[in-house]
Amino acid sequence: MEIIKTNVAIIGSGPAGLLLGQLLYKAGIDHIIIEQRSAEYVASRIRAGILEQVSVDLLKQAGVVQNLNQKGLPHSGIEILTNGQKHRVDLSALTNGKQVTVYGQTEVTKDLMQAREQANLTSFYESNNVQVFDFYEKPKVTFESQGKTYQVECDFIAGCDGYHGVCRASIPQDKIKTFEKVYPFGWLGVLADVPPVADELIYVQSERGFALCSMRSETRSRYYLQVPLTDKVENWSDEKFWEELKNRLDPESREHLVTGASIEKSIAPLRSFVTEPMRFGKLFLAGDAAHIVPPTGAKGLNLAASDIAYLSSALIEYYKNGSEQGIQEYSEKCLKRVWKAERFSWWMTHLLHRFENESEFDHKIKQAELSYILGSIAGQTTLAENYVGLPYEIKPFGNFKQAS
Ligand code: RFL
Ligand code: PHB
Repeated sequence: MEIIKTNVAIIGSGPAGLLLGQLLYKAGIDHIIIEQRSAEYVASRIRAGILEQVSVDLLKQAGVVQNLNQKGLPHSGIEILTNGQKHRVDLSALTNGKQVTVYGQTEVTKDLMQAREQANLTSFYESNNVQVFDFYEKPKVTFESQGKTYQVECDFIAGCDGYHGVCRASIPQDKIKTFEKVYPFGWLGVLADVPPVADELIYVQSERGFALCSMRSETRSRYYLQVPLTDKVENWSDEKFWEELKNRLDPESREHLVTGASIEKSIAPLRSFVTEPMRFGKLFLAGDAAHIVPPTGAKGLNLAASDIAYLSSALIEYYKNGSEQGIQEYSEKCLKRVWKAERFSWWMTHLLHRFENESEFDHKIKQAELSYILGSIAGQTTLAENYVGLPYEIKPFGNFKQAS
């Protein structure tokens, strides 16, 4: 067995793990990343598309914004289509000039992987049988890679291994509490090299169910349809997808919609999930390993980024001046922001999707709520300030002051 000694062992090479690695590297803190999939698999996973300003700022702090600056599309508004009519929510006007950036998670991942390669940092891809031990005292990680067995001895373990990872599963039952809500539908997503139907995202509430018109660039579109959980992706031909999307759109958008062959098609279930706490001795959970939101509020990747802002800050503070304050406060600070994003994502999902067993009364109330939100500056402001991301302050070398 080969022994590796390092300060921080990061499990998982998704956006959370990669971003943490890059921020630790910038601060001169030794770490390694252990990932179960291949680098190619990780780099090609199609997921999120919207970055909050604070996530962009963090990528800036990590020194990986060259491509983002060139290819990211700043958006200052979104459209909500209900009752066959589009309503624009002017995010910037309602939030003192804030905006979001359309830039695919795939690109964020590739940029971070490239920066890692250039800096010659250690990542073990295709690692099997990853296990974490002794995290209340002297943390250890064991794994197998390319026919060798490794034992990592470290100060801290960062569990950035997503919803199905090993870190959360390794925590003793009496130390952890989880909160969960599963939704009775999924999102069927299609990626296609066709120009987007509109300049801004369109969130569609229709009698046939929710739809979302998003994009990755001026020539690549990302569309989603609410579908029953029992649907199989094989039963959704491209033709059927485009036809159903058209059925949920308004006449103008229907006319502008450019269709084409899909380059990716998948169904994702929707879930709200939170783990409390997010630190277990010297093991931290971050990103999807700790919490899941339904994608309606575009918050998952951004929450992973804000966890990493707090975690990197806490670790840097610890290694630079020996303070454990950030470590002690990590869980509480993250969870405060997490629950607000959970609430927003749940609310957006509830408001915009069609629930099968919803009574006529509940449906009418929902229509009235949406009508109120879109017809009121106060209502729109509530939506806009959550959508662009709730604020938190980043000071040099961490130390965050959370805005209440
Ligand atoms: P990830 O990306 O799941 O990465 C975890 C990594 O850990 C690895 N792993 C292991 N490694 C070692 N040992 C083990 N035992 C391991 N088990 C797992 C995995 O292979 C993987 O590489 O988690 P991370 O880094 O926390 O990032 C979270 C985001 O990926 C996620 O929240 C977002 O994609 C959610 N999301 C969205 N978020 C947004 O902020 N804006 C959006 O617009 C948005 N749209 C979406 C989304 C998620 C979607 N799906 C697929 C659920 C749209 C969709 C359809
Ligand atoms: C996406 O482009 O994948 C996307 C955008 C906004 C969301 C969810 C997903 O709310």
